[in-house]
Amino acid sequence: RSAGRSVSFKAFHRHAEINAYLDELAAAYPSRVSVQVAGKSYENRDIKTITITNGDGKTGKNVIFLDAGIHAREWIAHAGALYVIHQLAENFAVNSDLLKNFDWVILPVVNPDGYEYSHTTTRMWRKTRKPISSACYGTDANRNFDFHWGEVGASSYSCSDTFKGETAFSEPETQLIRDLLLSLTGRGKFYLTLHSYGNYLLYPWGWTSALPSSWRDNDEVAQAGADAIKSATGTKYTVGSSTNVLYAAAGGSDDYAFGVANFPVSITMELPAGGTGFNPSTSQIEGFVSETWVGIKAMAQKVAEK
Ligand code: ING
Ligand code: ZN
Repeated sequence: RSAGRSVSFKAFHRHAEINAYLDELAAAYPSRVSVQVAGKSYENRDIKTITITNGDGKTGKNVIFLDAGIHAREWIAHAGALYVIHQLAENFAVNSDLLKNFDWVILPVVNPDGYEYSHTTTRMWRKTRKPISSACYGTDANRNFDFHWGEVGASSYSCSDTFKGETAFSEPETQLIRDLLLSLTGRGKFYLTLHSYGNYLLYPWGWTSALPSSWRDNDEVAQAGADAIKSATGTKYTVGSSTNVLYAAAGGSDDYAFGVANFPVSITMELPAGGTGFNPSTSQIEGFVSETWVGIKAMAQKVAEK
């Protein structure tokens, strides 16, 4: 734990602690760090983004957009985003190269209602928390984006863990990412979304086994991340398109960022398993997130060369 901060990498933190940490950073580093309330969750929690710059005052820079916690139970993903925030904001001198050509916009808890529910009630909760039918709650936010919505790998049954939603963008949480991504079209060069688990670096498409024409750019970036992690810790990541190396699923945020918001590189990173897969022990957190950071740095550097 950095002195006087609300979070460490020795525990999983609740949504309120994470939001408090963002505000602490904005107060500590006002020339480089700012916090925005991007919107509200269904249960009215503040969904915050943190924007980290090098403080040179240049506006309109290209942007790296990173989010985590689309799925509630994937707690190591939220921790991974916090570690990136920690490094860029508090270890600025070491990481300043990563902020020279890019501003970073980071949304560490996309789905706070589900995240809190996974802490208080059902550890393996995945979806949002808006009621659909009398029996079933929640939509799979990573099946709810309006790009080939519902065509494959998504359920129409509201009780399913992969329920696609009653309509595309039925959830305030996915609407919020949509609006952020669209506001960054042109400046947004790299969309990275953190999930768990399984050690994958996935790029479009999730809706078809066909590859986009610029798949090679995405493959090079993902491969740079995998290579850096392999050299640092020996951990192996599998690289490829979602459909080809994992499974087909339409309505994901990465396909939307790439296919609609025109981010030229769009990657889903599946962090390592721990415990029962989604449940690393607290002693595993720091190792996992620092290893993840090695991969993210390498990917950001590769994007900067493009
Ligand atoms: N995995 C992702 C999921 O939403 C994925 C994998 C991402 C598939 C993008 C297709 C497209 O199912 C986890 N762990 O959530
Ligand atoms: Zn996930």
